[in-house]
Amino acid sequence: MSTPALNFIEELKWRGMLQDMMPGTDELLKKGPVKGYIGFDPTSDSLGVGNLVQVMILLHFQRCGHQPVALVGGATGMVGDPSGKSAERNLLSEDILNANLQGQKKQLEKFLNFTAGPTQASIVNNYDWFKNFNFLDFIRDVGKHITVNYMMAKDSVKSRLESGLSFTEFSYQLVQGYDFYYLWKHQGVKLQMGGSDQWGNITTGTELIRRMEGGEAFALTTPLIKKADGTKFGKTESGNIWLDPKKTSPYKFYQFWLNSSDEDSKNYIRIFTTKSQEEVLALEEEHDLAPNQRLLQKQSLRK
Ligand code: 485
Repeated sequence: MSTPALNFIEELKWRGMLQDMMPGTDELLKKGPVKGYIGFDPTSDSLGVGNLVQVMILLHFQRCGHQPVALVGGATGMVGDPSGKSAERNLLSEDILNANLQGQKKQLEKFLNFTAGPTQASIVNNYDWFKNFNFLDFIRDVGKHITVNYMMAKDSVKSRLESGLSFTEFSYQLVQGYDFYYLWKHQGVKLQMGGSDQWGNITTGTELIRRMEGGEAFALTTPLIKKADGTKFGKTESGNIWLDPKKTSPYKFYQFWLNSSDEDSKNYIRIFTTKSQEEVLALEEEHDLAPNQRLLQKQSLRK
């Protein structure tokens, strides 16, 4: 007999990985396998441990019987997401974007399972549906459905009204919104996930799906992880912790996890491993008997 499927929302809750979700999301996921996506913009040639949170979300999604789609932003990378950014971004050249995209794609491929079946993962690139979409068609067929008033109410825009933001970054949410519409329409994707900074962009997508086709789609976000001492996760004094061993040596990578505080490591073991709740609780108990052995810190580096 096969073991009963894990419940994705329950999994996210006990792991401390759920921030917000649209009403009806839990019900949708209980009805059967759902296709859900997360987008990654190629702003760097490697993913960092910060992005790893979202990779783990896709992995948990797949383990819970659903179908993960990782989107690489060949198109959105050319625009630049203003979400969570206090100043205009510099545009990256097409060559750099392309190299970055290839690097990130290779890393994403290592985490997900692409074998055929009901939970088969896939990777898509939004450049594929944007490269031949001309500007006039876009502003007529997509832009007409969303008001400037609606777009201006998003935090990513509101927070920049004083300091300024270009039309390019202002339009970002519509580009990401159209991705959701496209994947909903052509690939049956019903759910978009991301960090909490993505809520505004994701809901522009669900709104577009509603206004263009009267369709229904869902959203779920995860908290941005914070360290117990209030500093940013995934960064050290010497910079970001990258997944690429050429950018962060395996030694430094190991030290990063090994040096995490006891409090932080209790969060990390939930987020960065696929261990069950029973296993995690047992390990915590053992850890607390002799914290100096750093049992938890060492565990988050194993499967
Ligand atoms: O259709 C989409 C196109 C692009 C994106 C999402 C959907 C990328 C998104 N706009 C973005 O900028 N994401 C950030 C990135 O790529 O670095 C981070 C988010 C973080 C988490 C992570 O990506 O800031 O919350 O979602 C995966």
